Amino acid sequence: QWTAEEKAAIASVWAQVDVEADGQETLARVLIVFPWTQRYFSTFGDLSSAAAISSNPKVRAHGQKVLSALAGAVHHLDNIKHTLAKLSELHADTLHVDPQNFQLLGNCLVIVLARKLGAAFTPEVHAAWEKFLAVSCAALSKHYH
Ligand code: ZNH
Repeated sequence: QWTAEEKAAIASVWAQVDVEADGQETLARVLIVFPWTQRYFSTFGDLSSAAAISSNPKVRAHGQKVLSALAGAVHHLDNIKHTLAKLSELHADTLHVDPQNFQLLGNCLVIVLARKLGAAFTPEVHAAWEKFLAVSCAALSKHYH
């Protein structure tokens, strides 16, 4: 279901992603912009201000973990559902994360990428990336009943 252009766009953006720095910024934005998401991270220590969130080492480590997991989807575009199946189970059955949060994270990632890539984040690249995130969010939401 991917065109050659979409595949190329997703790969070229991913080649410029720094999973640690961009993961940190993405997760920090989720926690700052949508503060109710903080409730899932009660073990992460101080999340009391934007500055605290942005310098929190657990936020950084977890952002990296999340983007590294997305890398699996990037590298298996034709099999995203299967690639993210175990994580879907974990978020549904164990972590009880409301699947709407996956979209919030996707939106923040798009903002991080757009800011980082500037003019290179063309509408076509943006479209391919939105599609990739929609498919990934759907895969992560698969195991919720
Ligand atoms: Zn999540 C965890 C991925 C989103 C919440 N995650 C996790 C992990 C991973 C992930 C890989 C690890 C696992 C293990 O350890 O085994 N996520 C992910 C992805 C995404 C996500 C890929 C998208 C895209 N999450 C999310 C959100 C939220 C979450 C949005 C909320 C808001 N997670 C979570 C939690 C956890 C996780 C809470 C656990 C943490 C700890 O404990 O450390």
